Amino acid sequence: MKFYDIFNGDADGICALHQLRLAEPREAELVTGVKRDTLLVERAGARSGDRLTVLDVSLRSNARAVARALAAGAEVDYFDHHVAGELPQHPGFHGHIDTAHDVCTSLIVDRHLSGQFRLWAVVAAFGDNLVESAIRAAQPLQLDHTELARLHELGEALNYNAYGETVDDLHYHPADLYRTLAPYRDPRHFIFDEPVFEVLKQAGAEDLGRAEDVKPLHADEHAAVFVLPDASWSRRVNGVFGNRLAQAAPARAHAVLVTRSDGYAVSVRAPRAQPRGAEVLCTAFGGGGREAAAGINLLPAAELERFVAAFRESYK
Ligand SMILES: [Mn+2]
Repeated sequence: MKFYDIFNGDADGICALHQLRLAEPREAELVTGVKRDTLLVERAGARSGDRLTVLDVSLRSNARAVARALAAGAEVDYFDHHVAGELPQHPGFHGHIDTAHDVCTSLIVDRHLSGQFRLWAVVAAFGDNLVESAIRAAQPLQLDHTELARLHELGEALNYNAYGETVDDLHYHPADLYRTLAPYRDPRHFIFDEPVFEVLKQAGAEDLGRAEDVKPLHADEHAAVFVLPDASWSRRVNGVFGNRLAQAAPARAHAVLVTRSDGYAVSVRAPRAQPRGAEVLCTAFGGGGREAAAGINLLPAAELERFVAAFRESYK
């Protein structure tokens, strides 16, 4: 019999596991990856008697692997806030799923543990960009503004570390990052004692600086297109960069392309002031997503011009 701790490599996944293991220490095999790598359960190869703890990856994407693990005789504890689909009806399945828009997995775990390690849940909520939820959760702790701001920065730094195409793009493997913070009951001590926080903060600022030096391929008041080079820093920063652009120009739509060997990975954000049209546009190029934000995994290089034209046509 084996324990597996299976968690998203972002701030929310790491802080969710951290809280659980502070409450109930356990030697387990860690299964994790970059933020976008959510098909984690199948990697465990669960057998009879194994115990899987799964955190912050959608049950819908992992449904088959979970069903297989349960059928093999494993027990599964599942904590998550993403759209889940149907929950397995099996005595070995213990689900803690809440898809409310102001909840993240670490807040679900915090509820489960009656707020014992609330500080880490606050860090995670900031990391998942649930700023109001984080501040609300922090209220009973009576932190001052500086402390709250530091926890906010830590959440962002841990979250930033999870962005990349593969773990090779990351500054820290999420499993190593988890092991580094595992001894700390208080994130304020972690910030102070470990170099991780400063390293990530600085690296994030550097990546963003590089992105901001990139001249747009197209830019007018309605729409702007940026093409980042084929480099680890591009793959790490493109989400944060897109957010920054959207904040700076809320009336404008943004497309951020990251160059790959065979074309581009595309993310489109509709104007914040009118968050529509991203899904239709990206679906037409083999991608998908939501009205406000969508993406294309691979836009062939030859399609670039056609995409830019369609993007401009959607937002003019
Ligand atoms: Mn999350």
